[in-house]
Amino acid sequence: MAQNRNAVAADFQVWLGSTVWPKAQRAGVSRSTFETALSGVTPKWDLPDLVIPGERADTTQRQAEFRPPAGYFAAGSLNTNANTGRQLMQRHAQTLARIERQTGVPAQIIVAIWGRESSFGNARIPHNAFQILSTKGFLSTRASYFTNELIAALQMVERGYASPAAMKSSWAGALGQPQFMPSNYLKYAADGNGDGRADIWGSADDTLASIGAYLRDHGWSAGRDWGFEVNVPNTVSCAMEGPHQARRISDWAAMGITRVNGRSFPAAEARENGFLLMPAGRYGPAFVVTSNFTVLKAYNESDVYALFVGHVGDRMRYGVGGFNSGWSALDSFARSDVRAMQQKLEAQGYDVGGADGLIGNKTRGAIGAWQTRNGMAATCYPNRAMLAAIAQQ
Ligand SMILES: [Ca+2]
Repeated sequence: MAQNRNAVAADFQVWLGSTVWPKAQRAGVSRSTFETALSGVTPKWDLPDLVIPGERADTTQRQAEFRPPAGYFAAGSLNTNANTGRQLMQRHAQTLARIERQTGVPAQIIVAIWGRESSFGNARIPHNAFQILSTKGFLSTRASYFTNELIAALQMVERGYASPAAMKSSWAGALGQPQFMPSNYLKYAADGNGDGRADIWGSADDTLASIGAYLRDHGWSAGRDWGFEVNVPNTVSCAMEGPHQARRISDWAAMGITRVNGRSFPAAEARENGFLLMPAGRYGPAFVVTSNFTVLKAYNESDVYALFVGHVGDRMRYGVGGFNSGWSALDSFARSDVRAMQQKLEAQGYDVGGADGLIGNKTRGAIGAWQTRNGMAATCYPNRAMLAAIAQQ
């Protein structure tokens, strides 16, 4: 293996010179910037999901699990995030008020994302972005994506935004406290403290302004909430969830859906569209969410991520307690087993939103419809017995 890796490392150096340098040059990067950032950089072999020529592929991805939402919402983590975030909202109140005026994004949403991405700047972000991005550009399953991000990182240095040594990233190549990929830094990084630079590693103000700019430019609607925890009566099927079944929030209310805190939906929200979200089907809390929930998913394409941010934000801002309904402990599944179930459901004509091994809203809706057709009460979340039954059909 050592011999093979020496050969791959030599090919890596050739690739930097023959593929990356011409692309960088066309993107306006000087030779001296290229060499400063990449001289001495070697592949980082221990990254996940590498495809190393001459070696067996890493099977981690294929064995990946789909875990139920409960683990994402551990009470301790929610409390810690809400308490720390509340203090930081006070410490940065002036900056956050200015950002809210400029972007329309409320302080608690920005601070909740900061907490999720980097524990409010306390997470260790130890890697050299150039080593991560070049390794993944040469050896990962998404090579062209990471090569383009490597070019964007070089442009950041070329334009004087950061020195190569300062450009610390996660193992996935995401930079600094807001965890921006380099192309997102070029589009959205903002100066929150007025020193003329967007320092997303060292400056909390710049981090907060950058998160606000990102959400504004992805369509955040000023004045709208992200969503509301609700009670869904049994007369409304859990199979009605998902953005493709959005309707006016007043229509949901007319169907008997109520907020868990007993208050009515704000009049301005009632006139607008919302959609039903039940990440654990009937086994966890339910929500009516707005277009701003979809904007949060632009930061991280995951319902539970967006829900974490919205919920923790509410706790910081309004002091609300935990979810009204608890998250039941549910079975975890190998993604390959979920995919097999999805393919069976597709063969029966159900729309699962693509057989991707994830239990997203269309898959949950398809499960609810399958349960109803097979004479069961719809729960919209699978268990092992159901997977076995569907496999038999
Ligand atoms: Ca700054």
